[in-house]
Amino acid sequence: MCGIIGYIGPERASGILLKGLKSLEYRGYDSAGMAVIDSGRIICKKGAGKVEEINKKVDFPSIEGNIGIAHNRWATHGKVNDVNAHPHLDCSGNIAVVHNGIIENFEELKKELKGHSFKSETDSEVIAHLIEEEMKDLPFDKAFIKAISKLKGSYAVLAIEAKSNKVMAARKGSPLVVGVSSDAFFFSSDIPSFIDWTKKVIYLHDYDVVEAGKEIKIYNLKDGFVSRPIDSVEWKAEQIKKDGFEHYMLKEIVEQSDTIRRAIQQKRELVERIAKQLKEARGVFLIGCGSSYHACLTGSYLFSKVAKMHVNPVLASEFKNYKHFLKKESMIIAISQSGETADVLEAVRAAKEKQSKIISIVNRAASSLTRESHESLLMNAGPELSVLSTKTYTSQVALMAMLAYTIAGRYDEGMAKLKKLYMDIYNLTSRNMRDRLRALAKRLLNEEHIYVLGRSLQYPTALEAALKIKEVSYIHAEAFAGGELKHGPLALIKKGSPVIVFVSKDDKDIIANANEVKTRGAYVIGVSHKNYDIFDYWIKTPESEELGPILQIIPIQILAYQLAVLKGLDPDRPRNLAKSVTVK
Ligand code: F1P
Repeated sequence: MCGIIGYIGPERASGILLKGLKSLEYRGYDSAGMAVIDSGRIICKKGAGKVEEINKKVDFPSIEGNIGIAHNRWATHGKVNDVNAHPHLDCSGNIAVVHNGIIENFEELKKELKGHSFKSETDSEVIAHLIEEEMKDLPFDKAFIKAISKLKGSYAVLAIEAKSNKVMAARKGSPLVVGVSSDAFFFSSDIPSFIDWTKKVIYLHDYDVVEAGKEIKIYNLKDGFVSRPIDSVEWKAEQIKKDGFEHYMLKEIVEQSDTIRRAIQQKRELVERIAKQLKEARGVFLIGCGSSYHACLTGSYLFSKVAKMHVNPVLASEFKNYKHFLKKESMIIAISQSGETADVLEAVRAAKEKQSKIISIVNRAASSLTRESHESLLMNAGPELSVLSTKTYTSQVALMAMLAYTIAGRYDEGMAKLKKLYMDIYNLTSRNMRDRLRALAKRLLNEEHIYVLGRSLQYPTALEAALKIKEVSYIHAEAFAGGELKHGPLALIKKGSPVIVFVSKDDKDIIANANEVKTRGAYVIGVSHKNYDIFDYWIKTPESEELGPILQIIPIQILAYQLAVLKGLDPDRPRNLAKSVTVK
């Protein structure tokens, strides 16, 4: 949901900001722009479209100057056009602002700013005018703090002013980190955008306001001046490159043999402590959005089957309907790759109000969610830059399995099984498998609908498979629990309808469902350890019971990827979507 980046240092800002814009493009790719201070003037260039297209028109690197800010937009207020693209300027053109988040009171603020002329339909533009208004009496830094303290909603904001050699920054509810090198400061929604320059970072807290010139000062709107530690990031610059793969999505799918091993490298003591708390809890809720919710759903089957324990999987956006069940003894497991998903954070805060215990499963170590949680299990999957979750989804399911086995007192057995997945995933992502699935993708390319069936643990896998296909290839894909087929969906099946069927070991019921669709003319694609006569196409996956969901989703991730590529789509940046959904 929008990416912002800022730089102040000895180098030409535009080159650094352009690189940053490209690396943050996964957060939003409707529009982009940058503003740089050049000899006491603000030079601002922006437009609608992808960064590279806009760059061809405006030539970002031609801008001189060492202090600048930039923005990738994922539209929330106002349509996608050149005017609504950030940065936004005040009336004088001396103040430039970029913003990620939502200013909930922008309409009231706009009304109070009499005499100001607004050019865009965005909520963000109001910040530039608020600073301008405050600068009637105050210097830029103080005016910025005063303006920020009037904002309601969520924000990560960067601002520059033509005559002030500094970058001002603030965050509440939206991510913002500061990169610190020996002679420069970087600001960004996400670390990869400056990792080539520095691995030293300051994680800002909500209500922090930063003034960066030659030095940095951090002021918290609630606590006054504060000092925040400088941490070192473990990610290597190479992890953020495509490693010879055409797209991040494929690279991240192939990485899964490794990421699954990294996910389960947890301190046994921590896993056992969480398992004990889960056993003792009165009411456990698993919450997440999108793929992370599918991991919750898979988790609920694993907890039931392996640990014989009931848990409630709930979409984070629906969680408020359940909060009256919460008590001090309740436990929440919040699953989120980014740890910044607005609905997940809201659900967690509601649970904290009831003093429930929060455990999170997160990929981003320094996220808002880890800060809000009592304990966290980190996925350790490394940066996931394709908008679609692939490696983080399987890591989430692996962690759910690990907890379920631990609760059942079968930690060693569970770990042994999880460790063995490495080789199976390696084979499932081999070039040979990718080529075979490309051939299948060619067969499915012009389909309008693809249906997916699964039962038990394979039902959430079916939901996840349908999500992967639709979000990246734009083919309508819909999943059903096998048992629901005759309650309606069977009416959709006609001659040639492609139906993907996930089959677990010895599940005769799902084979009966496959027969039902086959009888009505469906083209049946079986994902199974064994080939059944009714399959028109067989995707062979290793025999695995509880851990089948981790293995069986992988070929469909590849199939979805191949469909997108064959259709000429960018699998890393599906239309209308963004990697981290920081607005509700
Ligand atoms: C949840 C999610 C992802 C999806 C996309 C949008 O994110 O729905 O599953 O792939 O990136 O957001 P998160 O809470 O797991 O970060």
